[in-house]
Amino acid sequence: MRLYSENYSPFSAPVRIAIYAKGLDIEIVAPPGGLRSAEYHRINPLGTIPCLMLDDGARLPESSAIMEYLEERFPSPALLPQAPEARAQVRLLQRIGELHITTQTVELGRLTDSVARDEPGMDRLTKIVRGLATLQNILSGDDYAAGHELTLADCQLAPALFRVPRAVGAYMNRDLIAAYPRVARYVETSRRHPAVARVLDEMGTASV
Ligand SMILES: N[C@@H](CCC(=O)N[C@@H](CS)C(=O)NCC(=O)O)C(=O)O
Repeated sequence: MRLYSENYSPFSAPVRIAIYAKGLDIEIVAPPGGLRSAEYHRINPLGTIPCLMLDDGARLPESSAIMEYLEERFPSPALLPQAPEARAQVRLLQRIGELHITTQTVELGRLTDSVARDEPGMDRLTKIVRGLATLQNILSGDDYAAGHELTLADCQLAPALFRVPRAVGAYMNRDLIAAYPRVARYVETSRRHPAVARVLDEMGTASV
């Protein structure tokens, strides 16, 4: 199997954490010709990363679909708990990371300076603040988002939160994460996991 990914990509980072945590033998490559190239669009017509090419040549884009597939195909070590309620909590944390943090920081980065200070930018910031406030209430308080073990929630949340200071720094002169102590602690404890640390390092050294 082969994963198309870039180090900077906050949507690809969760998939790479899952791959590293499970110790999977999956080749990780940049999109040939670049993300916007015709060559890559022939591989993935959505034109997005991440995209997993399966052994039979089938293409699986969309980070959450890829992570669900990897979890089902390679269930050990598990990144989802057993009980339905605990699984629902992991998926809720994943969704908050994807929709309320990552998507908003990416969109904020796309806005020009003037627009960002206007309504579209404020709307993104509001969503991030609501996401952080929700995390403050529902993070486990243990080292990982849903308890003592790494789950798919951490795969999503650690890279999502990693991007927040830089994304909001241009528009807000305060440490937003520090305003949410449980979130701030989680940022520190989650990166003790080697798979998380590895991917955050990759993101930190990426040029884009
Ligand atoms: N919902 C998609 C989003 C993927 C996404 O937007 N990735 C960005 C890079 S971080 C991308 O490929 N952008 C290319 C484009 O939008 O043209 C997922 O979760 O995989």
